[in-house]
Formats: sequence, C-alpha cells, structure tokens
Amino acid sequence: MKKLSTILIGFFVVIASVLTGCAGQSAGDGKDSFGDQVGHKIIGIDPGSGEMKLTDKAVQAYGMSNWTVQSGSEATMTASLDKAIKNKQPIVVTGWTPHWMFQKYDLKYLEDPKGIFGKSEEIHTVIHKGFDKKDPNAAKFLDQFFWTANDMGKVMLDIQKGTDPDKAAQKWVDENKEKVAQWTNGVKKVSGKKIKLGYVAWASEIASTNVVSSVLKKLGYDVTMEQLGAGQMWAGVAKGSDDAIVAAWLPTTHADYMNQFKNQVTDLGANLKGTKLGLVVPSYVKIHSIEDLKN
Ligand code: PBE
Repeated sequence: MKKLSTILIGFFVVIASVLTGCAGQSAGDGKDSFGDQVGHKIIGIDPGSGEMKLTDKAVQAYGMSNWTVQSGSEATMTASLDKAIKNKQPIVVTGWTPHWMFQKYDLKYLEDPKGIFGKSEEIHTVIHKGFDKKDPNAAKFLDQFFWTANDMGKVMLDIQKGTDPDKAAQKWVDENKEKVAQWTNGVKKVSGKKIKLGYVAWASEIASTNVVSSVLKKLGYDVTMEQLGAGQMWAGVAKGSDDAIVAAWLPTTHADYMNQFKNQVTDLGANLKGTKLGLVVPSYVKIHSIEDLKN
C-alpha cells in the first residue's frame, strides 16, 4: 500500500510538472528564449506605415539582427494576435493606441528605454496648401475638429463589432451634438460643394475620417473618401488630389512624410492627443521590455 501511494504521488508529480512546464513555456518563461518561441518574428502591418519604419529602427537600435518584421496589414496583424491569444501562445505585434484591440484583449506595451517609438504623440489634420483659401468654410470646420481617444474608441469598437463605418460615424455624430456644434461653430451650410478626404484603412483612421465625412455631409458637402496606402495618402494631400487628411500621426510616426511634403501642405494641428505606438504582447507573456527580445 505504501509503495502504491508513493508510485501514485510520483506519477502526479510528473504529470503536474509536464503540465506546468508546457503552460509556462507558452507564456514565455520556458527553456527557450522568447525570441526562439516566436521564431524571432514581429508581426507587423502595412509597409508604408510609420510604425513599420519605427519597428525597423528598433530592430537596429536594440541589436536584434536575427529578428524579422513580417509585413501585412492591420487585419492580418489582429488576426494573428487573436489566434495566439486563443491558444495562449507567445506573440509580439506592432500596436498602437487608440485601438480596439486594447479593449478586446488584455495586452501590454513592451518598455522602450531607447525611446525609438517616440513619446506620446498626436493625430493632426493636414490640408493641401491653399485649401484654406479655396474653401475657408470647410477649412474652418477641419481646424475645429478635435475629439478624444475615448470618443474615437466608441466609433472604432462599434465598427469592429460589425456596424458599417458610415452608420457608426453617423450614430456618434447624432449622440454627440454638443461636440459637433463646437466643431461647426461659425461654419456655414453649403449646397453640394465637393471635398475629398484621403485616409488609410487603419481602424483609427476609418473612424475619424467617417465622422468628419458625416459632419461635412450634414453641412451639405459632397464628400469623397479615398482609401490609400500611407505614402499615397501623404502624396495625395501634397499634390492636391485630396483636400485634407485627419490621419497625420506627428511628430514621430509620420515624420518622414511630413518632412518630404512640408512645403505642399498646411498642418492644422492636433485633432486627437495622447496616442502611443510600440511593440505589444499579450499580458500573459513574461517579458517586459524590447531589450528582453535580444536574448
Ligand atoms: N498606425 C495607425 C499608423 C498611424 C495610424 C499607427 C498604424 C502608422 O503607423 O503610420
């Protein structure tokens, strides 16, 4: 009897250590380094985005020469993240705030002691140079457009849950009459005047551009929204094929684009403050800093 219980206890100890061993490994504290576990791969987004440029810089700065940054899109990145979280696997992605992924999942930013991803920054409204002379009325509204990450979050989450972007934006506009009244203070109604907005299909930009478009339509504008890549969007507002963008992440993320096109655009300032960018992992992952990726 004594023997049997010893064997049984031994058996349970083995089972328990196998189980905790596996769970620990997938959460990032097993024998392999975190880098080994994720195949030294960062799941990225569209190549033209500022975030991808900054991630390449980070790979250099933190001496992660054996890492690759896999490009894709916001949709492929969030799909990979979703799959990893469902299986409690380690993963590292390029992430930013505001984004619905922080509402849907338990995530954390890896510390960035070298400050490669910049400090907290802003989203700016940028118009084609001279648009404020061509249409001072629309420019006045664009200049007065300003909301919070919380406002944007509501529209984003609604869209993420399946509401049509146009409908989600209209709903927000209807429910936030006071804010909209501030944005349109002193702005006149027009009748079918054309305006063209460029944007990239990032969740944040889909939300903001649809809200701005919804207000412009209420003012009587005939709005065209043009979905582009990041580089095309900046080139578009620079050459005037688009009148405005509300998607300029400054001063860090889109610094290269702003530098390239600064003589062809006018920066109307922030429409949202307190954004953040960086490398993001699920909270169950044991590492804390980009520096931990080297190991
Ligand atoms: N983003 C979202 C963009 C700006 C908005 C962080 C993906 C970028 O990296 O350019």
